[in-house]
Amino acid sequence: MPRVYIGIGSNLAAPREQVETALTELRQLPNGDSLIASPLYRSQPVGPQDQPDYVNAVAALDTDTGPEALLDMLQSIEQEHDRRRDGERWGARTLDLDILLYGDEPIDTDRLCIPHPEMPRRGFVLQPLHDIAPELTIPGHGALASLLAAVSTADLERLSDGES
Ligand code: A4P
Ligand code: MG
Repeated sequence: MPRVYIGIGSNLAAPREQVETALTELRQLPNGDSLIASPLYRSQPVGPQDQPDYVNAVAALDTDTGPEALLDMLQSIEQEHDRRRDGERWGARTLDLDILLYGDEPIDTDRLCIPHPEMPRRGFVLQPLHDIAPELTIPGHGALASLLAAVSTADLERLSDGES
């Protein structure tokens, strides 16, 4: 079964609770009992600066759900968190669930670009991902540990331990 890595972010309406609730909901997906969660991190916004700090985490699970069906499930979780899609690019949101990696399969369709194109530049993704999968290679980008060493993580504040 492919392993999928999901990036979780929130900076509105009690972000830490949004992320913790999202982890509970991800555990209810098919094979959700295989879920491993990274620690939670507070991070400074990338993009427009006039928005609150984020809480970020990464979850991994083994899945036999196809990538587009999984995206549908993640988007319905976002909707349950009252996610609005009318804001500016990289603007504030109650909950963002991005498919970072889906097995070692690169995917490029109208609805999905995997690996998520911004992940190699984002400390708030690479650090929690490294916490749960230090040996990972990102298809097309190389070793996760090297990518992490090349970005700044100075803005990250660890909030909690991860859990399996
Ligand atoms: N889509 C394509 N590829 C994917 C993928 N791998 N995973 C499509 C999920 N969705 C993918 O997504 C728009 C469309 O992208 C979807 O309909 C899907 O078909 P969206 O969630 O509505 O839009 P978005 O999240 O606002 O866009 P984008 O560009 O993905 O935003 P990012 O890159 O996620 O940036 N700063 C900090 N510190 N922490 C953060 O978490 N997040 C953002 C959002 C900006 N700054 C941040 C953070
Ligand atoms: Mg998104």
